[in-house]
Amino acid sequence: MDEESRTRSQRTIRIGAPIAALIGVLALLSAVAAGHLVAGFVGANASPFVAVGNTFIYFTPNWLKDFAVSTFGSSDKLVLLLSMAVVVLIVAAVAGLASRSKATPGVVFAVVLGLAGIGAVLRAPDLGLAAVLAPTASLAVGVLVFRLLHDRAYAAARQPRASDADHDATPSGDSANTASDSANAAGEDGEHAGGSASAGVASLAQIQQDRRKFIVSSAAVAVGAGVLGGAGQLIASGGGAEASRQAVGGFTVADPAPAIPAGADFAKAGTPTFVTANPQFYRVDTALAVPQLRAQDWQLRIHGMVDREIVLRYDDLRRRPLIERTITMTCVSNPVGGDYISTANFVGVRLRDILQEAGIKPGADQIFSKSSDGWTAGTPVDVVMEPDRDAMLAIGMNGEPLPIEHGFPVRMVVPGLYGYISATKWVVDMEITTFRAAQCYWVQRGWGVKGPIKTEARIDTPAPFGHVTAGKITLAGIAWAQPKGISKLEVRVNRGPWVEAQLAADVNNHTWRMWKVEMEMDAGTKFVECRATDKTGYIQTDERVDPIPDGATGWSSRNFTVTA
Ligand SMILES: Nc1nc2c(c(=O)[nH]1)N[C@H]1C(S)=C(S)[C@@H](COP(=O)(O)O)O[C@H]1N2
Ligand SMILES: [Mo]
Repeated sequence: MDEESRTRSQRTIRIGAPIAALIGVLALLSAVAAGHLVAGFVGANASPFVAVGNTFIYFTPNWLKDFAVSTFGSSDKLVLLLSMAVVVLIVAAVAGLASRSKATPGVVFAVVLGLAGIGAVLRAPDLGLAAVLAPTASLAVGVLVFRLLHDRAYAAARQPRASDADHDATPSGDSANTASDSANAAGEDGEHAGGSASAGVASLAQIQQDRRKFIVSSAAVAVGAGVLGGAGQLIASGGGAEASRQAVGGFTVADPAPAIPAGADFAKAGTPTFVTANPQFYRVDTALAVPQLRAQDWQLRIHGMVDREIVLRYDDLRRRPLIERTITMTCVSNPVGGDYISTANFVGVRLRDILQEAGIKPGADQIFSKSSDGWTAGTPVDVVMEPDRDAMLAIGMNGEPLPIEHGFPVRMVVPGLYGYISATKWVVDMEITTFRAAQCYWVQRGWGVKGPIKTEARIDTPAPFGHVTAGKITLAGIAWAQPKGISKLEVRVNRGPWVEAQLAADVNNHTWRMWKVEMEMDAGTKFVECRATDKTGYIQTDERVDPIPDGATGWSSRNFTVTA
């Protein structure tokens, strides 16, 4: 060993790089877990990781959101959480590595992360001041755990005295092998100084004991983080929302939906089933932690430009005459050919009746609804007040209380409008106002103020770039134009003449309509397109338009190969 490195290692103790990185990661995990546990009591969205994720979503520019949705579809939230996890784990490891001799960089990192969590919680629209306890717990635990593990690793990284080091070369005790293994892990290889009377040395026995202490505390931190985080998860989801949902029981529907006629779908030919089962129903929302509301706590305040304020509770709602309607919901973000469209039998109360009781003042044109997590939608008053629209406050979906991710206990459903301006889930507030006075969540982000659903169609079969044998080939799919209804669907192959498809039984103008057509085809590559005509006589435009600002247009098309 040369003179220079010897004096350096005598002056400074450095924790081994892998151990330093591990300390950063363990401190991070324990901080996140502690915050998650406290969030179990003060609100799931207060969990620092969730709060930062939600803040990220809130500030996500449209291009990034479009990219995420088109690339990852409904896994976009999972991808966001995973990317955040990867980034923050790397930063934690780097902070650990920067703290090999001094704890300061790691402590600073823990404080900065904690402050970011506090900021995110303060921004969250649905969280009270108590929610700050969650990221504060993260900050405190992050700093404490980092310091603790750092102290232990630091002690364990001291060099054995020269005499002991020699001794170490010929292990004799039964635990000697394990001890020297962990010595390699905790100490810095290749920097064993031979010096004796410096601060960086201790007796071998002392060092071995420090190493054991470090290993035990690291393991305890890892296990503890798992237990705290898991407990937080349990408490947050055991807030009683699912239990409350189970306890709701059946509904007495005064005005049930007509039975779906046989032949309303062409599922055997490759279309979706007419009614979408709840677990398959598309889901779009900004909520990283799904709001967990209990029916017994729920209330909806209707206020603003009304003659009488109304406060509705769940039992008030379900005791009213309930209607059931088969409705196809559509997302404005649905690209041509996309699958953000589903159909369900919704049970609820006609919103028009409730608003008539409240008495809408002249001049009010917007129903500004808000969810428990602060998301907002602005719905045209005139649409909701149309007698045949059957816009509703829905409490049931396909014979069950609303699933939690679809808005339990109560959501809005307005046939014929895209969800982003009408379908508020977990709805808790409704202000009657004007479009001039307030802008809802997506309108603030550049989307259209009014969101009528556009006449569109989709090819479902044959599969894109699939291979089919020559002969009679079935094309099938869906078309929709809520609230107008579909009157015709045509397809054409390789830009040939339009051929009319067979339409399935018509259920109502607020739902999709399935189509299929059998065509004789010989071998070759095929390019098929379809276009719908709605009941006003309007033929769907072929102009390709992006979802933003008010819904995609264009013909759904598909390439496939017919083999002889
Ligand atoms: N609270 C809340 N409600 C919401 C949203 C949301 O982000 N938060 N997204 C809306 C959008 S864009 C659509 S398309 C529908 C989707 O409803 P679903 O998830 O039940 O299919 O919900 C609407 N309601
Ligand atoms: Mo949407």
